[in-house]
Amino acid sequence: MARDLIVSNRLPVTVDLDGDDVELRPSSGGLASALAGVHARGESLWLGWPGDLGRASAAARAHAADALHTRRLVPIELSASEVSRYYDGLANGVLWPLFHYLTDVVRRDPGRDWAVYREVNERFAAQIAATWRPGDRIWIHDYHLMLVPGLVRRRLPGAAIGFFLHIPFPAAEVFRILPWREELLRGVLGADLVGLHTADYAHQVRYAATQLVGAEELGDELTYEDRRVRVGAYPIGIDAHHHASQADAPEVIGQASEWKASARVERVVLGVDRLDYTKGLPRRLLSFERLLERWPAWRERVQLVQLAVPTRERSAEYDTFRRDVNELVGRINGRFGTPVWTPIQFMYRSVSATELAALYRAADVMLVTPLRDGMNLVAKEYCASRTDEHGVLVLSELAGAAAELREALLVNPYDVDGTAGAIRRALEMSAPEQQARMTALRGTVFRNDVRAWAGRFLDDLDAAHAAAPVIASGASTPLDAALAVLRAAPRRALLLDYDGTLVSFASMPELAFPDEELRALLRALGTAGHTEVHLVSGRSRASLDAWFGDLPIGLCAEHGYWLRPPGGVWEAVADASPDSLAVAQVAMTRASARTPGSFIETKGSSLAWHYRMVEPRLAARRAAELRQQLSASLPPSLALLDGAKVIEVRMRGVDKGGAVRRILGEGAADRAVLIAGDDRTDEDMFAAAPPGAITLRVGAGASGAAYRVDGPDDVRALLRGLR
Ligand code: ADQ
Repeated sequence: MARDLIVSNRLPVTVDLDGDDVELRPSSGGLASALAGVHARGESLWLGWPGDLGRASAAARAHAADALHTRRLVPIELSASEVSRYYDGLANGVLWPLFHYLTDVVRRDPGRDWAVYREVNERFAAQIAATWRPGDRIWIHDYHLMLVPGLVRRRLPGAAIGFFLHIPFPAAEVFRILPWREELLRGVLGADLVGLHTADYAHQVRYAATQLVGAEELGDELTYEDRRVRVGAYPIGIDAHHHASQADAPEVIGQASEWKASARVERVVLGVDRLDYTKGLPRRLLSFERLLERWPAWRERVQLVQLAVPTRERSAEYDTFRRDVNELVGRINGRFGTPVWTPIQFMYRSVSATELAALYRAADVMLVTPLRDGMNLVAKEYCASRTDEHGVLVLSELAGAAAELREALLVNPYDVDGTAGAIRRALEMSAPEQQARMTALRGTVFRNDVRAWAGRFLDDLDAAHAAAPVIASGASTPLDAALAVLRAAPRRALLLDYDGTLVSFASMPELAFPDEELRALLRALGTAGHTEVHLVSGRSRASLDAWFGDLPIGLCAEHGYWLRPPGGVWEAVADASPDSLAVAQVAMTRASARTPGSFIETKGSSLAWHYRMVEPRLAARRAAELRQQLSASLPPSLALLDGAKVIEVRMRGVDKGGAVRRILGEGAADRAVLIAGDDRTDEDMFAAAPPGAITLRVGAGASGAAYRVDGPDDVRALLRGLR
């Protein structure tokens, strides 16, 4: 039976050790509770860190393994130093502040943290691959594991992989500060579906991908390395019915009215947060102070109850932050407090679910004012708990929840005066207005509850995966056996693409010239007697002549339009009529003039407009325009070819497949053949390969080739082995 493999940094329970006994304590936080429902359905496994088992005895270990196994939890153990580098250092010390736009908190010198982050991500990927069975869906969560989708994709090219980010994805201009930005993006883009809380974050991911790793954007989809990746908004929900029924439990109602009475104020204002610097506590306290300053009539009539949940207590940043908050609370209470009234009631601890529900019930005004927050579930929990349809939510417009909860009083948390004004408005809001707003808010929270959220994500993952091109499963099998045959063959022919196959791409085509090592290698192979080498390229005849004309190898230029056998002379396969290119020339000249960084490459039988160096959004717009113009105006003898950051116009019917047939002719059967290439035009070669030929795709992407290597270095190593 196909299963869902849920993967998160922490398992939904943490193992607590007590001698040889173990206890499983539920992990707190939005992610754990959101996915509990998916896991409860019974067809899933959950992979993650079980907490520190470093000092566990053998007996405790066995107990823990049993207890986790019964709950279908697969532990991935981490050493203390791994936790300190991967989790505290890189994930929470760098990615967390940066993704929340708090660049000044980002650790200055993460040292080895990145290397360990990568190692731990590798370990997660290896465990996923070892657990996975055909048909299983993989759902990876959050910023701790951003490399995992890509690492799993390498191991399991055909798997359905989803990734969900629970925190904001920042603007590309902020994201690009990270030294490892490309690697992180490539990791995320290993998924079929990438989910975020808001359409804005999803847009930022797509934009960063076009800016930084050359992905192409079309609607909600990216094309990256010939794969399609859907990037969309899936705002997370809560178990709204559970919160509502909990709020109506008699002990909750009792506790709420007891607290309300003992507070001895007209209005209770509530804040509930992990004590994290992203949650905006200092400015919230200042706003409350401003309220008391500007509207003294509210003194002794209102109290702020702030519940702060301990979090990441090992970290120095959090320690300093906690002291600042304590000091601020003390100062404000000292300034305004009276013998009968404490303005701010500050509690630094966790509370039980019923106590939390009672606080939600008792609060006339709920302050959710983070400086940035992926979503913020507290805002939704408050609404779900207000079964009386009263109470006012003051919500930061910089929380993801603001995209959905439009009927809240939205504030800019950086604007202390504005937030103070909103608190006053909330305190004075009429009952009918409260009810109108709260009814609408509850409607949203109940409609998009956690079930709807998970269902929508997993349905879309199925769809995205079904639409993804099937990658030939043979493409990842080892090459060695095939190469042995090639090495032993009495005669062999090597048909090799050039750019992307023998050399890496350069920003300008002229810069991708062959190095001496490559020329020496091709010469050695070409003079070996029993080996024929052919370069099959889209380059102009002039370029190939200049770079390789003196070598004893075959050359094929302009995607098969020109052929030169080893030691022979150039011949064209068809009559080019340069006149017919005139219309393309006009359109491309116009596009070049308006698009900085683009240029035209003129070959004998074709024209190519290159845009590798153009700013991606502009490039996408201009390329679309040019494509449209050309397809409307080209004569039937010419065809339009969309390559890697290049639009090319060439003779119809001339392609690298034809070149393969011409080069090998009738004599294919008596030779061992290797065909290697890296892009769409090389797929024509693979399709035209004679039976028994070794077809080799260089790099990622869907391919009809039977084998795959990572890049030009691997191809060269392979060729050296044939010498
Ligand atoms: P968090 O930053 O942890 O989550 P949030 O969404 O508010 O923030 O979730 C906090 C959870 O902890 C809530 O379910 C709340 O009820 C619970 N909680 C708060 N105080 C508590 C207390 N004193 N005792 C017990 N429980 C308490 C990250 C992102 C968010 C995103 C979630 C889910 O930062 O933006 O909404 O993941 O995707």
